[in-house]
Amino acid sequence: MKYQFLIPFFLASVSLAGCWSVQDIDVVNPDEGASDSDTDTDTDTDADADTDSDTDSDTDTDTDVNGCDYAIPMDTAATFVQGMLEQIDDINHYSITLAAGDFVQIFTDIHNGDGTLSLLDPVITLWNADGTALLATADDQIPRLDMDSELIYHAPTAGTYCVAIEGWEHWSGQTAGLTTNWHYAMAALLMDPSQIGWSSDFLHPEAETNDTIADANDMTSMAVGSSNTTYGRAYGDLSGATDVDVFTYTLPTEAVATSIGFYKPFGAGSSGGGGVQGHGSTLTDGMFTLTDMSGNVISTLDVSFDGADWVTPNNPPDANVPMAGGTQVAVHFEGGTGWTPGANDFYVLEIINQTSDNTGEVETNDTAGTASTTTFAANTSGGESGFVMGAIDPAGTDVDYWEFDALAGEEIALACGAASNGSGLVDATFAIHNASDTLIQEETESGYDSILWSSATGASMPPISVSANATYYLVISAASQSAAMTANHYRCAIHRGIP
Ligand SMILES: [Ca+2]
Ligand SMILES: [Ca+2]
Ligand SMILES: [Ca+2]
Ligand SMILES: [Ca+2]
Repeated sequence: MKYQFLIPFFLASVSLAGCWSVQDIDVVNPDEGASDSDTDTDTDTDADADTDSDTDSDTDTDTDVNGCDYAIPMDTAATFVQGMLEQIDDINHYSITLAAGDFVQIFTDIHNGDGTLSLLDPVITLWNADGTALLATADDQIPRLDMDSELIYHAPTAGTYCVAIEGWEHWSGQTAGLTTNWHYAMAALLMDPSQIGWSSDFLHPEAETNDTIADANDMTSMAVGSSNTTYGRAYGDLSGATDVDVFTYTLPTEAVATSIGFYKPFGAGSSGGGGVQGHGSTLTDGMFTLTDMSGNVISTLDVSFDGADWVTPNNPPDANVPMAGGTQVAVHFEGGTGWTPGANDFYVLEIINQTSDNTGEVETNDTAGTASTTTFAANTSGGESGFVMGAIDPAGTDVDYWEFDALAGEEIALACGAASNGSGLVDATFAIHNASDTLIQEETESGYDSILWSSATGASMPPISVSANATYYLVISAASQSAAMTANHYRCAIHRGIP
């Protein structure tokens, strides 16, 4: 899948590779990509001359929708299997055995073992044992770092599951493309802190009862990344309509914000043609609430996982809340508005405590003449980007101006978020004014839809074309503050470059 994150996400590097053994098997499935259907019926009756007689009758029908009948066993201890997709419609199949309640992470490594990238863009699909029911689909990791795939699944029942790997071109419905002799490595690893390959600081499975702050699962120790950023994964499942799972953690003293994101748990995805990912959770709507240790609500996100609430279905909104280092907080996870309990309501939250952030505003900056300064630096697209953050305080009164210069021939792209960033600002409006403080273009945030002015697919508005070297202003305001939470921040990325 080809899309680009425009809002910086301060992800610490989570290194999973490097310490596991590699099983060097070039996999050839007997019926790669094949489909067969057979029906047989036989009836026989016999009567023996001696003392017994028996009659038996059997009818069986089996339809193979893929090669799961020929799947090659794969362990759940991160032993890589290696194989090759010889042609565009190739699919290879493996089987894993899971106990009821197991969380497993299945992931690919397309780096050819020597750090060089293979061209392969793999897609993982997970099926029941005989391949008749699609359970989950993963094209990418979230956030997307490269073309590797990563899938997290919670087994509702014990048994054998079938893992299929194919190229993105085939999965997305193309019949011609570049897939020839693409090598891959793939592994499965139980998401259990005691498994080699994980750190107990990173994995925080829930332990019931954890429905209140007093009974919360304490993420006492979190994994440490570069620059003292800390991070962890909180996960579990909802046992009934009233279950709430509460986790607590403390920001490191160096932190300036905490980030909480949904690891796309929705739906089964699609087995081809539709290009829809899903991790197989039946949780259609999820909500988390960030509070202080007295239960006062700082931020909340109530998200429908059908993709209606955000631009890119694979990229649900996340809360990214400025906060003082050393603060202890609680995250309460529960079903969101519209959810009714399903058969496998699991969730995964990714929590990161940031030690750096976008450039902060300097009040008073309510007019063009007092605008805060935007700092630009070269980006990887050959242009320049400036990242800003601030608070609209109080909403309805405060206005924030950010000043920047643009050059003739450039385009100005903009990516902003308030409510979609866990803020309680209602109807936050993001505008670009010219040097005369005249409005050129503006957009008001709606629900959790991203503000994205770009020529990219999924953009909410087009970028702004610059005809002469000039000063511009990014101007931010909001209609009101939600009574349900105190967070009142916004973040923006301004990108300038020659299109
Ligand atoms: Ca639970
Ligand atoms: Ca609970
Ligand atoms: Ca402000
Ligand atoms: Ca202001």
